[in-house]
Amino acid sequence: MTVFDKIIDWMDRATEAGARSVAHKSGRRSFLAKAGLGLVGATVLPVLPFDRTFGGAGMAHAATQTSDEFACDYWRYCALDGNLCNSCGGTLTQCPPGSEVSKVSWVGTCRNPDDGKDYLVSYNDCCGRAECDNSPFCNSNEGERPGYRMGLHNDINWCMANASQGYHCTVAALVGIAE
Ligand code: ABN
Repeated sequence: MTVFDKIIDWMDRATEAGARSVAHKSGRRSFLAKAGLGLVGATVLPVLPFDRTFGGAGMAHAATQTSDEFACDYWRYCALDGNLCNSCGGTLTQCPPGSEVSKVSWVGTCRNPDDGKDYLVSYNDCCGRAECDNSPFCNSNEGERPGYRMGLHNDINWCMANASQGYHCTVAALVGIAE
C-alpha cells in the first residue's frame, strides 16, 4: 500500500465516521422525537393556569388610601369618573344644594385597604347645575370597559334620565359588599 493509498483509506474512514455521527444525531427517530416533544408542548401550554383577566374587569387592586376623601386616590373612588361633590358644597354621598341626584348610576367594586373587603359603590351624578370647577376631575376606571361594552363604561353623563341633564359632580355611596 502506497502512502497515497493510506491517505485515501484514512479519508474514507474519517468520512464514514462523520456520516454515521450525523445520521445518529439527525436521523428519522431523532426528528420524530423532537417533533413529538413540540406537539406535546403546544397542546399542554394553552391549558396551563395563568392570569387571563389581563388586569381587566374585577376587583380593585390599585394602591388607594382611606384618610383623605378629597383626593382622587381615596379608595371609594376606584371607578369614579367625574368631579367630587364633597369639594362642590355637597358630601361624599349628598348632592350640593340646587342639584339633584341622577336617576341612573354606574356601580363599581372597590377594595377597602383597611379591611381588605370589596364594596359595591354607586356613582351618581348630581344634575341641574353647571359643572363644578372647584374639584379635581377624578378619572379612576377600575373594571371599566370601552364604550362599545354598554353598561361597562363609566365615562357617561348619568344625568341623561333626569329632567335637567346638566352635569355638576359625582357622589360615591356604598351600596353593599361584593360576595
Ligand atoms: N359621570 C360623570 C361624567 C359626566 C359627563 C361626562 C362624562 C362623565
